[in-house]
Amino acid sequence: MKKNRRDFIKLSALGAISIPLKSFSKSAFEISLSRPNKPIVLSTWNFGLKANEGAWQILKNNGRALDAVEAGVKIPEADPSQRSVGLGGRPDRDGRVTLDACIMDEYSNIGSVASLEHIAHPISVARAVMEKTPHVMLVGDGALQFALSQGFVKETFMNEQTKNEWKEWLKKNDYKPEVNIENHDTIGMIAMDSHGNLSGACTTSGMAYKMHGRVGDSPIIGAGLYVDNEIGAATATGHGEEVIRIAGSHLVVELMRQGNSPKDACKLAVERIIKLQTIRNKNLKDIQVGFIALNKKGEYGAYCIQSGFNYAVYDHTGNKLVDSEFSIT
Ligand code: SD4
Repeated sequence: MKKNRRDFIKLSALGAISIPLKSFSKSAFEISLSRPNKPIVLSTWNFGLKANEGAWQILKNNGRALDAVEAGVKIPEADPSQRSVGLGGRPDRDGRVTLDACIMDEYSNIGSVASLEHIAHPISVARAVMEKTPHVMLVGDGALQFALSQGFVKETFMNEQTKNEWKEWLKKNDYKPEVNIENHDTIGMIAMDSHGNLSGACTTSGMAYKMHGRVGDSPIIGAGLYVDNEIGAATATGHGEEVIRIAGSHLVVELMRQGNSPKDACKLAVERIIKLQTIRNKNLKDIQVGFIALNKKGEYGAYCIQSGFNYAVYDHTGNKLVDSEFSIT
């Protein structure tokens, strides 16, 4: 059957025709750009590259974004060489590794755990909270008790290196959160699957040598992570206290709802933190916060306070690391 130009454009717009880039006429190319870039997955920091690989295995087979983000962040959670997430996480000042995580799907189902000890995959416990309890958040002993009841097993945390570093820290006992720790930190991951649905996950051991019981932004829906399947998704890394102060990820999504691009929404949220830091007479150099965001068109962006934050993006063009724009050097 011979197709005329109008049929061609109509079918291209519906995604029924795939044609090599070179053969696009101008109008067909413009139509193709207006289609969502999906599937796509973004995650914070350079360890996001490996995490994205895990997520992509699910996304490329038309799997659900929720499954992709859980599988993706489990990769750094299971890696003992990652010192800010899961098994390799640094302890609090009492020598206890306490983990925070949350997850959110396209139906606004949410699940979260905070101050969870001994379990290697807090993100999966958060998902179990979401799917198997009438609640949205479990903390401390209650979270552990629930995890064990669901068949999660206790793991050994705190290897020799971690113990020695902690003992060294105890000598000075000086709590000073570091900015851009080893170029990785919390992993926050947001994804859109081939059906156009969004989900996100966020998991961390939190600030090293924090007070026992301290909870950051990462397990708090609206702070460390937010997903609105009509608008977009956002997640945060850095100093959780500052992210919570502005309900950061929710703010980024709301700014996208108002028409801002993902990058501009992240920038406006960062600028709000900067303003509050100034009002409160605090030194901006002492903190770092980075946001990444994705909208329903598959457009994405990031912004952070100071240089050094990067994020990984995997879409049909491949997996790459992108340096975030920032406010101060
Ligand atoms: C927290 N946002 O616990 C997390 C961890 C992090 O720099 O990203 N630290 O505040």
